[in-house]
Amino acid sequence: MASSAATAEKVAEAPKPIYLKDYTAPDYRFAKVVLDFELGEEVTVVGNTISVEPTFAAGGDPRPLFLNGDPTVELAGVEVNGTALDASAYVLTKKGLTITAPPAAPFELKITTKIKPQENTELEGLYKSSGNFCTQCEAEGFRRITFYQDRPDVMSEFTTRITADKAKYPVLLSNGNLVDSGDLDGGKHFTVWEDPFPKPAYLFALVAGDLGMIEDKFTTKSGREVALRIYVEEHNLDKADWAMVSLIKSMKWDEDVFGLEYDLDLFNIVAVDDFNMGAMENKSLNIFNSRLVLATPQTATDMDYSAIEGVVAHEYFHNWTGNRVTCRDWFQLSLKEGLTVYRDQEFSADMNSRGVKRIGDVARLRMAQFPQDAGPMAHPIRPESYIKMDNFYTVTVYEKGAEVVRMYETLLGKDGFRKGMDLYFERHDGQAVTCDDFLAAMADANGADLTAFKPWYSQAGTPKLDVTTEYDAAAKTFTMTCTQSTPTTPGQSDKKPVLMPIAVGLLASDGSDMELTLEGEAGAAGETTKVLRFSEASQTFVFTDVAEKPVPSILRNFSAPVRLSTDLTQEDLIFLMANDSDQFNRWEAGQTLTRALLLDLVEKAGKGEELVMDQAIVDAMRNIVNLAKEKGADKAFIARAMALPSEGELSEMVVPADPDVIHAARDFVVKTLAKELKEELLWTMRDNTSEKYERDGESRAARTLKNTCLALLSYLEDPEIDAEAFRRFKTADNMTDQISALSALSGRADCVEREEAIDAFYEQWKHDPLIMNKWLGLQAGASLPNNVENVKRLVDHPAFDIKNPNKVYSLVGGFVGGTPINFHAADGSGYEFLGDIVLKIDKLNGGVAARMVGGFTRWRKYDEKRQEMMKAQLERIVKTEGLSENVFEIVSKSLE
Ligand code: B3K
Ligand code: ZN
Repeated sequence: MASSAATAEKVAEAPKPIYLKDYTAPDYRFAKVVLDFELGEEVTVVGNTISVEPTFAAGGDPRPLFLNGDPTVELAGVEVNGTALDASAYVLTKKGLTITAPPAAPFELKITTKIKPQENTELEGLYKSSGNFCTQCEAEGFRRITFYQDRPDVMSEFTTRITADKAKYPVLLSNGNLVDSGDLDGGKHFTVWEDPFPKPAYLFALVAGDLGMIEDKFTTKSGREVALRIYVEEHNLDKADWAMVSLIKSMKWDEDVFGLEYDLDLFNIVAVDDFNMGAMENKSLNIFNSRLVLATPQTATDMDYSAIEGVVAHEYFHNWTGNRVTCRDWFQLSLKEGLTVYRDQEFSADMNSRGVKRIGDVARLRMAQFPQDAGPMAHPIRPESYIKMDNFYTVTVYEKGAEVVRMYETLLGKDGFRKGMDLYFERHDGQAVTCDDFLAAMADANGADLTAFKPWYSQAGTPKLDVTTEYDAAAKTFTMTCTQSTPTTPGQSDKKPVLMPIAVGLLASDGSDMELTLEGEAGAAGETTKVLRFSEASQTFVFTDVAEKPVPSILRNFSAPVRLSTDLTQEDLIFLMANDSDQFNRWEAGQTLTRALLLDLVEKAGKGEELVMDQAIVDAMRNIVNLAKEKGADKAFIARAMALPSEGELSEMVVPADPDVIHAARDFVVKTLAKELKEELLWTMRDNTSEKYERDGESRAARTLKNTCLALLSYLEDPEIDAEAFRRFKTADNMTDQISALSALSGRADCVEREEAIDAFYEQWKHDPLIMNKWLGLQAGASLPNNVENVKRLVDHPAFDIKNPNKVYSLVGGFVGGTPINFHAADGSGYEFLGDIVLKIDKLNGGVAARMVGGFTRWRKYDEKRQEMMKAQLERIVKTEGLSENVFEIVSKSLE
């Protein structure tokens, strides 16, 4: 008996993957759900009454009803049609509750559970943050509240009653409309909420707390007046205005661009300090990480403001792409996430500078998603299996997913894309659907054949696109030969060619765009960008009537998420940098140029050869900086163009990667540029320094440019520059400038002002947890020698809290992601630090630990010694008893 129990335990412990191919529709529908929460300090009791309807025809054998659950949930009662169920009629395991033979006709199931939100450190399900109750149910948190068919294709109408102490929790919120409320004996009160829109459990939310609120309203285009409320802690009430402005702009934009209106009379946002990710789109009750709500110019940077604008929009847009039309199963996550990221990117592009937004998005894709696609966690945007779904909220599903959606728009045109979206909603409103349904709507609405597009959903890995060109002066033709291939990824060796749009322009010698005619295609007159539909392994495209040898601008606006190589010369690139009408490709030309230089220097540094700067690149950079002098200059673009490819990006291209060598080469280039362009940089910095803080687009761009110059100048290690940075730090009237100045000093080991500035910042802001995240992150990412010791000290600092995800992401994430030379220190101290802290975090929060352990996944990329040390950490972690499924999945896949 004892031994078989032990075996059962072992089997339960080995996490099992779930496969897309095993999907089956549920046997039972949940028409209505009535939840009843009695919130308590010791225990919270949850009543859950479900109207259950079999989906299969009557007769035949009864089918079991499986309800997901969690070991932290205590089952206190099961009733069927008002009668308590005998213990022999159900089976309870760690994973859930099976009712073995439920009635064959519709019935009422009542489950009562007891939970302890105050002990919930995973921050999934119902938990407490700063003394308030809140929830996070996506992907599988609802099962930590009650037993339920916790899967997105089970959609029900929810009614939620909340009872709690009135003094402690004056605000009681859930999804939908408030239909009842009142006082009760014993200092308690209650509210009842009804959500008329059927939804999966992952969109359920509850908040109970002592919160302040700001309110505004929005009238939809068909005249519905919507109350908009943002709840924050009382002392933060002055910091929620930008989130409200962003919400109103999003609501208007979705009406204007997609014709989509809000569908209830109330929309709530609640900000909480302890939150695993950014925010959550629960129906009419979005819950946000407070860092994505709270902002004043003194406490938040321009980047924080953009992030708030983008994420408020993202969560709001989910109301249609995610909530009204949801996912059939979690493998389809990109259906809602890729699409909603695409929508928020477009919104931010319309609100700000479109080209600069695109450049930022692509830079992020390259820095984070390309590496994932090349490593052991590579997966298609529609994964085929998972152990822990939370591990698949990835840059691949989100950002590559958004690129895939963008390709429909590029292939079908803006109007064609809108037609596809309209048909998608017409067909699927109120349903839980698949990525295939989305593709079908796009194809059918446009009468297009998109079969060749399908591999984007099933193939992992970043396709390589190679383009060679030839000009025939006699025939006046310009021929482009394109070849594609997708590298092997874990479990996928046989890759098919995939349909990709390649947007191309041809530049004449005066820098203007030529009008294009493609052989075999009737072109629209005056077209200067052509979208090639490239779908074979290799294909040739011929432009006719090309009067002179052009310089081609290939993959404009980054029209497909691929690694591009071309036969463009350095001269061509410099020409494109100066002339391309496509802003993205103007930036890209500079990146290609500096990337090549850097890679060459990395090779030289690796061999111990002398490093020599290419004067052509210094001149090209000087031209870029000098653009700032021109009237109407796009300063945000100039700042972007001045940034060199990161050490992380370079390490993807060097085998094996030696972080010290890469650092040395890049440092050399940045220092040389700073030295050569010192006068221009100083002038530009000063010219863009304003008397007073303003938040309009032009002022923000000038601020970015000024701080980019300061960052470059700080590489000079010049006492005068340090003194200027310190002066700027002390006199800054806004967080963007203050943190930029601090950042310029924080990497400078031997500068006298460094410590003073760090301490002064702490004294000034120690009362504000969000600003403390910045303070931790900045120090964690500094390229100071032996910085791991500083980071270890900071773990014990009162500003750090291992239970708070933001703090962990800032300090641990900042160390791993920000400072390759320290994380990859040759003595292994960085690896040891990460291994130790991952195990500590994992005891509290597996999801957060899994994100941090990701620092080890690319271990095979490095030299042998580093490989061994990283692998040793992975092996130590995977052997640890009681490891979370989250960390187990990442670590075991990394070792495969
Ligand atoms: N849908 C949520 C993410 C949930 C993450 C679950 N681990 C936020 C978003 O993408 O909008
Ligand atoms: Zn989302």
